[in-house]
Amino acid sequence: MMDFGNFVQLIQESDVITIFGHAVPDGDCYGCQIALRELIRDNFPDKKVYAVGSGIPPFFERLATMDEVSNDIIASSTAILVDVSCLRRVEDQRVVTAKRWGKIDHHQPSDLESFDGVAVVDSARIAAAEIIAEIALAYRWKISTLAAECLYLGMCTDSGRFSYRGTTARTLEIVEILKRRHIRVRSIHAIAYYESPERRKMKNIIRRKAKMYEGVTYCYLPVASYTRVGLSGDEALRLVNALARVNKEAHCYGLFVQMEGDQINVELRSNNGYAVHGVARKYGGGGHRYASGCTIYSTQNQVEDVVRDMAMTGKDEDNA
Ligand SMILES: [Mn+2]
Repeated sequence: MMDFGNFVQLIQESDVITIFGHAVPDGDCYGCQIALRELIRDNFPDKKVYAVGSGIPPFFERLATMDEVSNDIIASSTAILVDVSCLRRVEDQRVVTAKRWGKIDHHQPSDLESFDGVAVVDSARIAAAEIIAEIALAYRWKISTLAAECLYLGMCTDSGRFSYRGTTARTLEIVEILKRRHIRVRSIHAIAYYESPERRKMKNIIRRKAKMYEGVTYCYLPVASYTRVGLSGDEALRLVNALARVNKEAHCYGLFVQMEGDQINVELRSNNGYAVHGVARKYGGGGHRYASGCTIYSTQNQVEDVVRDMAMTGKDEDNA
């Protein structure tokens, strides 16, 4: 079991706490921000605590909204990063003005990204929400239904509904404990996995445009291909898993989305043990061993350069 003592001490020593997540928040990021806010509210009632960032608006009515926070509050606060490895990757860059920092994360540690603060990092965990649940359980915090539902959201979405590598017996034990807090999962799934007509159309386009190269499935989306459907580049990028079963011989897959100018945002995945993380790192990105992202610039690197590196990625031995 990890030692959470320094982290809990950081909370105890802080009167004002702001909670930040990464850009383009996903279920784990948003779930962690709201869950940690509720846990601190319920267990440290004298603290002022805020969740900062755009969150996931379709969940605001079912779970909770984010907070509007002034520059002064952030500057007077301890900032806690959840589901994000360093200040540079935080969505709201006012995070740099905080008095001090803490973080709870499960991304691959990377030497490019130093962090000056109290860090709780375990890249063996399927979700950052799982680490927050461990802290709450270790310290016997009160876990409200809302906090439990937000932790569940993070664990469910980051684990591909408890199917990806990294989902452990402990993951499922924690879900069982959360279930005893009267969480209702069906309405959470309905929001998390809602397929709008736009998303469905985009997934079909991604599959149709998919190409193969030496065991790599990949697809490049120019700006017009998603604006025509009515999605943003970030929304299109989240549909990377549409490529998962395009070709059953493929060992990894990547979605390349042209953003403004020469910028191309990239999401890389492997469902059978090829560590795409190294490829993302090479281009200045990062993430998880089998799910990573990076940004390339067509003036410097081409889609084909990344695809070639993916094709050369070896299979992990323990993933027969
Ligand atoms: Mn995560």
